[in-house]
Amino acid sequence: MPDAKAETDRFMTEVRKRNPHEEEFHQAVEESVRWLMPFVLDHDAYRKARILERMTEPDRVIQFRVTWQDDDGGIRFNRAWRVQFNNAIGPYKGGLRFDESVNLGILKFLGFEQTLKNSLTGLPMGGAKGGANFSPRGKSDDEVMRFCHALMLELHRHIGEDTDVPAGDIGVSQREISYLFGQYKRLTNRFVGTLTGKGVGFGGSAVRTEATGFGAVMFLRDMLDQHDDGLDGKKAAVSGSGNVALYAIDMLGQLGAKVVTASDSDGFIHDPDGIEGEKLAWLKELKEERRGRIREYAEEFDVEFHEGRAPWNVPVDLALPCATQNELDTDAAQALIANGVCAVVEGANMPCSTEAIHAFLESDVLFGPGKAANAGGVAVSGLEQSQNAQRVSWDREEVCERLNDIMGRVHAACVEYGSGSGPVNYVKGSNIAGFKRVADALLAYGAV
Ligand code: NDP
Ligand code: 2IT
Repeated sequence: MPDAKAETDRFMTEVRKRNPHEEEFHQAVEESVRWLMPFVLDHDAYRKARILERMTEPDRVIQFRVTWQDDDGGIRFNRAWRVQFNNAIGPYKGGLRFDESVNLGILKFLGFEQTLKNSLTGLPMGGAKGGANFSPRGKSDDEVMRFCHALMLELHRHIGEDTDVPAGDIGVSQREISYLFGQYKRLTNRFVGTLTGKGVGFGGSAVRTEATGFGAVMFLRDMLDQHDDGLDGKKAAVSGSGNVALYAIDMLGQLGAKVVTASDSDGFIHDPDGIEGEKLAWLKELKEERRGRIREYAEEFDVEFHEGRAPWNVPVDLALPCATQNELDTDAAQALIANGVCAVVEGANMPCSTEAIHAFLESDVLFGPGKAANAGGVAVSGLEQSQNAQRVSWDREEVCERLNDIMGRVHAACVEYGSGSGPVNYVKGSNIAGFKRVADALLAYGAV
């Protein structure tokens, strides 16, 4: 059998050549291929059909200009994309990101991750991602509305309830989804589930807002349980204070852990007494309603604010990076390990650098990769699609139960493919389990 390491290097040389200057895409692919290659080399059918090569090449990329008018009547334009990565096991599905940093390489990394993540949920969803180099931060409501309407003027041609179903991601919350859905409905004259994350009063699912953060903590609970440990009494560091972070903090508290940090791109706050109860309610209001800054929490509750820094030097048992890619590097990983961290779970997509992940694995720190741990968001999006298709809406209890079951199955799939000597290798397990379902569909289809 060929050497897996040499084959991975050869494979990555080709990926880099085909996709120059797309560093995040290279990183995401390499971190998967490194675990997938031995499995592929072991299965001749996958090799012969060049499944891995096909799964790292998007089906289709759509790029377009979005022209809109600011409040002063000035003309502005941004660049937007939809990367329809792979629809082998279901319609394309994945979020839209609005942030200045968005570029094609970042959306390809996210689309690739999404394909494996969606497969892991067991639901019929392909992988996609989209967005624009536009940030809602500092824009008025009217400007955000005009931007969303202008973007949908083009995007609506490429999406549909059985084709491609976008949702939120960084910078795209229920406000943006509502503007996008309103325009989609107007343009097509159809009320269907082409977007998820809608308001519960107009086709949205209960618990979609909470789903990613809640799901990540359910996954963490199952990881600890698998290794005869539990959440009760543990101290946690969370980064970010957006959709994923807020509900991860919420569920950690519900399950008996104490969260002592939260952050945004300005820095982090350290609250040794825990972000819970009234303080958490205040933080949600700050971030979800007033769109304020994290430093205001420090002023309100008289705790420390560390400007321009991430929270990874605070001694904790658990770390949940929930902000953005590559926010936790080797130095941060070493600091966490030195302070005795026992589990790290990625609420965000690829928040840990490759080196940081390897440091955790080498130190036997339980590590939950994003494509498994943060699958709860897209899973409830899948449930929203099902409810829309049947014209029903399930209550909170029903959706929560289904989310819990799905996260349990994602965890079990990781254990199935990631067990060996020592702690479960969730990176290996999630990649192989996610890959297999898509790969088997592609094999069945022949040369598509
Ligand atoms: P939000 O826009 O709601 O929140 C993002 C948070 O991260 C904010 O606190 C933001 O701070 C912070 N942040 C963003 N960029 C940076 C940066 N460069 N440095 C430091 N902090 C930063 O996004 P979400 O919570 O929805 O998404 C967070 C992560 O989770 C992303 O990686 C996303 O892809 C992933 N994810 C999201 C899912 C969802 O359902 N929403 C599902 C699965 C994964 P600031 O306000 O200062 O920008
Ligand atoms: O990264 C992700 O999984 C998301 N942003 C959610 C995608 C979705 O379709 O709900």
